[in-house]
Amino acid sequence: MSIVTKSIVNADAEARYLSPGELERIKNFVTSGDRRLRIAQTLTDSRERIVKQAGDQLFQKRPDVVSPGGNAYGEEMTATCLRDLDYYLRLITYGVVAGDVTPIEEIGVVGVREMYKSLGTPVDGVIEGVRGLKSAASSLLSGEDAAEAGSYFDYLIGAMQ
Ligand SMILES: CCC1=C(C)/C(=C/C2=NC(=C\c3[nH]c(/C=C4\NC(=O)[C@H](C)[C@H]4CC)c(C)c3CCC(=O)O)/C(CCC(=O)O)=C2C)NC1=O
Repeated sequence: MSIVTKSIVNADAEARYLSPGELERIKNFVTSGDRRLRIAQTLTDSRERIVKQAGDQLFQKRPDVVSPGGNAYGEEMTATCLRDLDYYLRLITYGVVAGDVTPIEEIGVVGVREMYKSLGTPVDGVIEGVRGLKSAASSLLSGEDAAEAGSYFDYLIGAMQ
């Protein structure tokens, strides 16, 4: 739910006008809109490159995951691993557009540790992959935009730990 919808639902539940704090948060959301959309557009346009760079970085740091016995060993499993990174980059773009980490949390964080455990996928490897996404994405963004996007990657990294 966006901050606008959320604020309206909360206010209406108490049959009141939006509070000054709620209006201020909505104002911040609206005024940061151009920047957030620009970031999401860049990440979307460059998704293949970002995911590839993140994968290269991950497999360099963690050769074990793509070695025999590793969870991402073999062409198909490596492709599935990169697909997961692409999923996470997509969720980041949702968060950036919404100006809110809730979509990232609901789609990609809740229950994910248990899921990866059952698949034998090392979560720390996935986190390393998300770090790679962050650095690849940051290199394509201006300093200010990279900082804004970085907060969503940092949320995800923290939440998966
Ligand atoms: C959008 C929300 C969402 C997420 C997050 C998601 C993840 C997800 N990753 C999976 C598998 C997988 N995920 C990986 C990923 C990796 N292995 C490693 O060693 C690396 C560290 C890492 C890549 C960074 C691999 C290799 C598999 C296949 C495991 C297997 O089939 O044994 C699976 C099992 C089913 C499938 O293969 O599609 C799911 C559900 N699915 C979703 O819908």
